[in-house]
Amino acid sequence: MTIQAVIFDLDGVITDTAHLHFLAWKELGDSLGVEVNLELNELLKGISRQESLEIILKETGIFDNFTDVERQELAERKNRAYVASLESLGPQDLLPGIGDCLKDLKKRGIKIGLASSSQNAGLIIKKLGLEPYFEAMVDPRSLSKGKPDPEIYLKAAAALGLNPAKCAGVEDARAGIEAIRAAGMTAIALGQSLEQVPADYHLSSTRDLAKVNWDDIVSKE
Ligand code: B16
Ligand code: MG
Repeated sequence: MTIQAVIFDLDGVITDTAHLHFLAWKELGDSLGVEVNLELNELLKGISRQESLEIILKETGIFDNFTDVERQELAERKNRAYVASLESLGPQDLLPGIGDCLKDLKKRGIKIGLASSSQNAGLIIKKLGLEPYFEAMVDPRSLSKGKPDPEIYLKAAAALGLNPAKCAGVEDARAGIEAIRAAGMTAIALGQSLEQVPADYHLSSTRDLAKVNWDDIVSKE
């Protein structure tokens, strides 16, 4: 059996917002007198805003300097900087191959869903001009657990009206691939950093998504 839906992660798969997240976290870190470097930023990919803040504060040894309310305010401050940096985001910011891949899936009648941990995902998809492609987008606020828990992928499959075994998921981060596999979906891993991470298919970049023959992608059912 071939797959009937493809569920995409957003950051690092559809568009590269990771760099904008990085700049916003770095700005917050600078204001607190701690360094947020690219190595630390790697730990934040696919992780929710609040969990990302916790990682940064713990890794830089200042977690206990703040109350829960203050940490909430710090996360909101980072988000304001991040949302401001999305101002100029547009269709020109799609990662290579994504536009052709989405057109091909739609032409074949394969459903398309979004499983992003970002509370800004709806805004980003709109700015990229991709709203007509996505039949289901999971609101991360509705989740009790983030990736690597499978909940977000299970909810996306349910919203598309499909058994998870009939869906494939596409991710650029370890936590995301683990979530797809735990959901019982076909896992498509993107990028060199995931080469050693167990997945059903490994592609070197988003460019390769445009070359996939979806009739060859086998479902788990
Ligand atoms: P927000 P994804 C994730 O997006 C990012 O990779 C991660 O760095 C970010 O912290 C998270 O979204 C939450 O984003 O602050 O906008 O709610 O990869 O799951 O599409
Ligand atoms: Mg990602």
